[in-house]
Amino acid sequence: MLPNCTNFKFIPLQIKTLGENLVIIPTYNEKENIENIIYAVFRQPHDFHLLIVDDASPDGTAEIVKNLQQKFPDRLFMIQRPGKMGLGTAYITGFKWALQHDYQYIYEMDADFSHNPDDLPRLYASCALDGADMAIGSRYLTGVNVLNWPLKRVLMSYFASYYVRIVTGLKVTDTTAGFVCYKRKVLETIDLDKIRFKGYGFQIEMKFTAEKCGFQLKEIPIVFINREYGTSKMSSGIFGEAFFGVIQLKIESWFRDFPKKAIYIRSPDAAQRNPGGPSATSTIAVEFFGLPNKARNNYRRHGEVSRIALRCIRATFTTFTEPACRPIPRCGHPDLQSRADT
Ligand SMILES: Nc1nc2c(ncn2[C@@H]2O[C@H](COP(=O)(O)OP(=O)(O)OP(=O)(O)O)[C@@H](O)[C@H]2O)c(=O)[nH]1
Ligand SMILES: [Mg+2]
Repeated sequence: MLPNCTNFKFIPLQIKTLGENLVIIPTYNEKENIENIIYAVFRQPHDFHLLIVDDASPDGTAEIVKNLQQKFPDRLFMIQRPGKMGLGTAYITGFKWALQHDYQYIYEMDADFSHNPDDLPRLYASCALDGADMAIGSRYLTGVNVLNWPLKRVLMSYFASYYVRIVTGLKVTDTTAGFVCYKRKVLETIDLDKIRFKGYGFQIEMKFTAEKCGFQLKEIPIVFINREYGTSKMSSGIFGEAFFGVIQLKIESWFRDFPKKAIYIRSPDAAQRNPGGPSATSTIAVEFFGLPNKARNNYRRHGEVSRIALRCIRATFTTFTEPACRPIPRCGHPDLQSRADT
């Protein structure tokens, strides 16, 4: 059966815009670090906002954040979860919040100063100016830039990264890095509900999935410093998950259809009406190109691309820009035609 316009649905593009850059910090018992890291992020030249995802830290981390929220009501946000649920799910919760609030650049960072907040502008520059879809603060790009870790831990981390590269084929030297900037389109394209790993495995899975979706991953060298205050949440369980998880990840990828990086298209008249902004037409195009490979090939085989272009998008395929729009869930909507013309 040939697909038609009812494969698409137009939804409002944004809920509420708060800012451009959002740094997500998951916390569990970080009372010694949290206040300093918040100030260190707000000292940066860009207007970084902060989302703390706290898992009911028994040491009262959330209370410290709540106090500071009175001082920074427009920049400091917090999600409190009822118990320790792991770093991976904390980030997924944060990513969804960031997308809902229309942030363009979304960062992962630890609370313990292992990641230097002064490097945030470099991650931003890599995505905003240097073409990266995902910028990774890398410990191993230029040798081994890790300070104050016991040798055993350095070796374990370095060879774990090497092992992951061999198994997955990822072209990244620091595969478990957790200091990252994503362009929003990466998080929109990846099916966040399908990310399963929680510890280091989560970091690997995000990079692996982003690369499979066709995004450009770029590493920038950073110096990683062992935490001075607070205690590590690293455990052998987290290590085991990553070790066996990557084999599973690789095998599953042979049978999985990854959503592809959206190609953004706007009709010239839509661009004229709303320069730089999102448009119904571009959203529909993005939705089409966000379809799994199999579905898109099916459409192509039937010459359906141009029919969809004519009937739904009413655009030429010649103007390629990158508007702020997002792929949307696929489902039927009969009056799309008229909406596409608005
Ligand atoms: N919300 C939430 N945050 C977590 C959880 N586990 C760890 N974190 C936070 O995630 C970040 C990284 O955790 P760390 O304990 O520093 O882990 P690590 O960097 O691998 O280990 P060390 O630096 O050696 O201590 C920190 O900000 C932690 O507070 C969790 O289950 N839930
Ligand atoms: Mg740490």
